[in-house]
Amino acid sequence: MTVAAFVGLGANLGDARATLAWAVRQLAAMPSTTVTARSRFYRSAPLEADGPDYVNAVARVETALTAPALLRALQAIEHAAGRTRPYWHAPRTLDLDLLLYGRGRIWSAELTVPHPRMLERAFVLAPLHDIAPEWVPAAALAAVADQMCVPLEESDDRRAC
Ligand code: A4P
Ligand code: MG
Repeated sequence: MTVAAFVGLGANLGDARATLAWAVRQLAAMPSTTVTARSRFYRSAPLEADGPDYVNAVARVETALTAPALLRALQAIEHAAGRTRPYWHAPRTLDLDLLLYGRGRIWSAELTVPHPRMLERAFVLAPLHDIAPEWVPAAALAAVADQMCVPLEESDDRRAC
């Protein structure tokens, strides 16, 4: 049995767009997992964080991994991208968040799903709306309209992949 899960991707250090394109390929290489959709890439202003603007995106995966196994696989990809954690919300080469795991609700020490802050963030809601508008309440999207988050040019996007 497989589950549809959504992964939020973010980066604001190094060549963020190239790293996100690489990360999507790594998602596709995870065991028992297929990438079934990818949003456009967005440029977004850091929210409750410092450093350069972010590049953000969301991918949909179909996976037979359990949610904890999926989180571990995401963290291994972050590690391979050189992710370090010098302080809270520090600029990062790659952040992969598990936004949704089917209709699952999880509260454990390592994992909370749905991601607790996803509805407050344009950098999650705008790309999620590209590929799964049914998961994005119109009121939530309207409430984050003041957060800077703009799609990157499609042509540039294709070059990055
Ligand atoms: N964790 C619990 N639930 C999850 C989940 N659903 N997905 C735990 C992923 N991880 C989850 O994460 C800290 C711990 O959260 C992990 O050990 C994991 O077990 P982390 O990746 O080490 O640190 P983080 O990402 O800085 O923490 P956090 O609290 O998840 O941050 P957020 O909420 O992801 O915010 N502004 C823009 N424009 N774009 C961004 O991408 N990102 C952040 C980080 C802030 N501002 C941003 C962006
Ligand atoms: Mg994270």
